[in-house]
Amino acid sequence: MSNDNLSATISALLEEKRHFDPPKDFQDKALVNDQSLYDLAAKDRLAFWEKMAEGLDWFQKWDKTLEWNPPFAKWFTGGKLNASYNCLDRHIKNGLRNKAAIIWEGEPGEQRTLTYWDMYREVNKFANCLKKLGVKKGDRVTFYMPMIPELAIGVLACARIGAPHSVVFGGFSPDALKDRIHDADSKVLITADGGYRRGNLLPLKHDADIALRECPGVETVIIVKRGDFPLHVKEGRDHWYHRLMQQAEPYCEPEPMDSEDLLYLLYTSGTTGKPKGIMHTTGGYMTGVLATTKYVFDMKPEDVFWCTADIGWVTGHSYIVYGPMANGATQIMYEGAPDWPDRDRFWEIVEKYGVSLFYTAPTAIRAFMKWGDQWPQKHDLSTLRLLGSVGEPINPEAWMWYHQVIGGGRCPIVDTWWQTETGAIMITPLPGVTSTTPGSATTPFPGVSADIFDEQGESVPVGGGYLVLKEPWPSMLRGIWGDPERFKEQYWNKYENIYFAGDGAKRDEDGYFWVLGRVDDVINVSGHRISTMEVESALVDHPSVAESAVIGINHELKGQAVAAFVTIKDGYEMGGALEKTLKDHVTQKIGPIAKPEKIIFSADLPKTRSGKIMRRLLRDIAEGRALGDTTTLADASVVQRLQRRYEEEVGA
Ligand code: 7RM
Repeated sequence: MSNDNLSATISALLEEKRHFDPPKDFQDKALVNDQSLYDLAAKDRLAFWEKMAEGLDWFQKWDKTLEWNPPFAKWFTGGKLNASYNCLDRHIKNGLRNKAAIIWEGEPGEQRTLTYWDMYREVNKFANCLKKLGVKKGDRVTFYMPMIPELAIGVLACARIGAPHSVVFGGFSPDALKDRIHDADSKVLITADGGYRRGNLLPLKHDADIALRECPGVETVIIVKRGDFPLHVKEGRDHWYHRLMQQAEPYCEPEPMDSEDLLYLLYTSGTTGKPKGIMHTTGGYMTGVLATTKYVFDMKPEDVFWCTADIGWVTGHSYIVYGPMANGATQIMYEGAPDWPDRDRFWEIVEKYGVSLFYTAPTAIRAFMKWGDQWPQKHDLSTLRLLGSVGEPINPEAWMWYHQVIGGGRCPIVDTWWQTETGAIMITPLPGVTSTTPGSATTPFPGVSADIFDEQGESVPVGGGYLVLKEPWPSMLRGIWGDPERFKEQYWNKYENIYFAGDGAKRDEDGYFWVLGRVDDVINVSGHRISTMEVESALVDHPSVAESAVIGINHELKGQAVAAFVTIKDGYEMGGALEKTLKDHVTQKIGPIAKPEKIIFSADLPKTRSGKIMRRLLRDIAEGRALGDTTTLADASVVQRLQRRYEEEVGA
């Protein structure tokens, strides 16, 4: 199909507001193709989660399923288990010893396949290295690594000995690393000489050294040798991973952890400048990721799973390390960028390894759309049988493109809503059961009590409000490291004993959830709530628009007005004519109330390294304020260019 034809099809489908039922042959073979899980959970939520927890290997069974002293939950108390045992040992014993666990591809093109046995052996050895260096149960170990198998090995080695890990995304600055090391009070840092990104070298050890100048508490640094990157080795403190491993003993007894022992910390940004160390514990978290990986992705032994996230984010923790490995999956791990050396790198990987389950983010999908259909069309994508989306609302146009061009119209799409704090997927279709609608994450996973509340805490049957979770769930955060007050204040203060997710959402007549984005992304124009996402979605629906970010700006009469930052596709001309066209287009799609007051054309939008558009910075630009914290930006120069453009365009 040509681009134009496809766009026409997509528009037509959008107007139909179609539902996509699970394809018949998919449904016939799906792990779940009826209401049984929903029924079980509706009848007895705790019995449902007990059943899910039984999918793990426990050294000692729990006494109590849930102890709930709001806002503090304990799950499966009295139970003992080990996360690394569940990801490795039990598979070795159950016939998966020679199954590929991780098929890794480096950005320059190297390939490594590690079987479950390989992973088991490496994790055991590395756990012994850590022990020998004095790491004990409860000690926090920080990672600053590229996407290489040693990151997964290191994390699982920590889990084996009961040392909570804190993975800091390798794209963060030395400053961000330093703050996180301090907050977690880590004495050990595991890093690499470097990693590859778009053909460039990320000098990780060099950057780590900058952070370490101000981290006197770090006594031990372990360096994985990824390439031939120049670096400084500090005698006494720094150790090469491969040297340590040469002398390591092959077996390390897995530490029997209490269900509520800390498994990891993961830092995420909140409304203040200081990142929050989200705490996840062992039994409940493992239960959540085991169950959701299996049922949301319909994961079967023969599948090849690929989650394109970095392990530095929660998506990589739950759906690269713990969920897939606890399920004994074969998965792809890729080090680099999707457009290196060319814009078909992902599709080349899908074809080469026969990926069947593919999980990525809307920001990536929109980039692929912008690059054009010719890239995926160069490859045989017929092994794909399910597609997933996570990280932000997916606009219906991107959903349709994903469905048609990547999924060939035959793959169910699971749009999964969850957060670092929730640990595991919360709102999602079950691919063999749920009829999907582009743009909606559909309904809560069994055992999850999501709802939409108004300001007063009344449930909104149809319409918009705040997304909440009314009952505790096993993989929920247990707190913010070192800051119980902030934990209460952030999540439990808006409604009594109810988790406030910080997202706005609406429920449609079918009871489907539409997550609209963070509540600070909702604009109030003349008393009407407009989601930035709705306007963005309308803009991206126009053939000229590649990507857009919408913010609210102060307006004398309306309170707030809509301003849209827009990047356009090749072949279109920015300027007054297109501006008018786009304003009319939004008016036509949503109504005059959503019509942007201003459209600012720009070559790029400011994004975090995980691809989230930083609307806060756009608001700063639009309101002529000094820029707030820019340290989490992927490319800091984008905002300077934008500031200049904004001044040119609107004479601010
Ligand atoms: C997994 C992850 C969490 C925030 C969350 C939302 C947004 C994530 C979706 C989504 C709409 C989705 N963790 N979000 N998934 N919004 N539809 N399917 O991204 O902690 O980094 O971010 O991301 O705003 O609150 S996160």
